[in-house]
Amino acid sequence: MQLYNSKHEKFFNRCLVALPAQAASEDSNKLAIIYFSLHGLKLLQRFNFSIEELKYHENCIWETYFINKGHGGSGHYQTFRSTPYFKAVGGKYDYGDLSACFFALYILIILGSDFKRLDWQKLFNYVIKCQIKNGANKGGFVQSVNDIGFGETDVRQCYMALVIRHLASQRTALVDDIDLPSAREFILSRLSVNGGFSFQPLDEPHLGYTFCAIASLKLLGYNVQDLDRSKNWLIHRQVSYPEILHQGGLKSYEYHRAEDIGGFNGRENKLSDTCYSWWCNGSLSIMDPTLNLNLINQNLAEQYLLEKTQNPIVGGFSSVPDATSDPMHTYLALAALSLWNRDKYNLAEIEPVLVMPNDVYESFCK
Ligand code: GRG
Ligand code: ZN
Repeated sequence: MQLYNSKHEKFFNRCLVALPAQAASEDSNKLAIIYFSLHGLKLLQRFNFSIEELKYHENCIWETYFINKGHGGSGHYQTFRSTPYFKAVGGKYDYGDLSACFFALYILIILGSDFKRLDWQKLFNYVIKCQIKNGANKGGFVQSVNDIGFGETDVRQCYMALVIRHLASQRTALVDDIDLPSAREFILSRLSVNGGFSFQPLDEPHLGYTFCAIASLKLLGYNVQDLDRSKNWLIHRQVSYPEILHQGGLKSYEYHRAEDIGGFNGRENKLSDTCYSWWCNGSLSIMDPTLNLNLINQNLAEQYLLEKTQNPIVGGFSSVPDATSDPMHTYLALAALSLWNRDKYNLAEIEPVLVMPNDVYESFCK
C-alpha cells in the first residue's frame, strides 16, 4: 500500500497548466480546480512556486475574477465571478456568486496575497445580500444575488457564507453581520431523525450536506460533539458487507460491490466514492478530533483509497475505481489520508472545518 506522492504532484501541476478538451464545460469551475490543485500541492508539501510566479497568478485572479460594485455607501459591495465570461458580458449579468468568493479567497490566501485590493466588510456585504430574510428558507443563503437571489438554497451555501465570515473576521471587525440565529435554525431544520442532514426538511440525508452542516454549526459555536445520532450515522457510512454476501447468498443485491469495502457512501444503500472518505472523516474529526476516527476501520479505509481509486500511472484519485482522476477527488483523498496518517504519507496537516492545510490558515491569520 503506497501513496504515489510524486505522481500526484505532477497531476496537480498538469491540472494547473492545461486540461483536456473534454473539460471545457468546467470553465465555471475553474476557481475550484485551481483551489484543489494549489492546496493539494501544499498537502503534498510540494508547493514550490517562485515569488514572481505567486505574484503573477495572484494578479490574474484579481484582474479576472474580482468585482467591485458601487461607489461607497451601504449598497457598495465586492465579490468574485465564477468565470471570465461574465466579465466579457458585463452589466447586469456580472454579479458574482458565493462559491466564486469562497474559492477565490482560498486561492488568494495560498498565493500569499496581502488583500490590499479587498475591503473585507464590502465583501461581507455581498454575503449579507445573499442571506434569505423571510419565508420557508429564512436564514439560508442564495448562491448568487443581483436584484433578486438565484440558485439553490441548502447547507452548502451556509457553509461557504460562514467560512467567508470566519476569514473576514480574522482581518477586520465586521460592523454589519448576517442573522446568525436564523442561519442556525435553517441548518438545524435539516437535521434528520437518523442524524444526517438533508437538502431540505424531511428529505433524505446526505453526507455532503452533513459535512457542510456540522462544519457550519462548529463555526457558529454550536456544541457539535453532542450530536450523538450524527456520529452514529457517520460511522455507518463506511461500507462493509455481511459474510453471507461474499458466500453468494445475496449475489443479486444491486448495491453490493466487493471493491467498495472500506470506502464510504453518501447515504444508505449506495456505493462508495472517494470524496465521502473526506466528508465523513472530516465531519467526525470536527466533532471530536482525538476520539472519533478510532471508530472507523482505518486500515480498510486507507486500503480503499490507495488500492482502488488511486491512479499509480498518471497520478490523482478518481471518484470510483477505474474512472478518470480529477483534482477534487485527489485533494479530498489526500485530506482524508492526512487525517488518518499524515506522517506515514508525508502529508501536511489539514484543518478540517476549512478544508485547508493548517499552515496556510495560520499564515493567513498572522
Ligand atoms: C469544496 C471544501 C469544499 C466545500 C464547498 C460545495 C460544497 C462546499 C460542498 C459539497 C457537499 C456535497 C458533496 C454535497 C452533495 C450533493 C449531493 C446530494 C450529491 C448526490 O450525488 P449522487 O446522487 O451521489 O450522484 P450518491 O453517492 O448519493 O449516489
Ligand atoms: Zn465524489
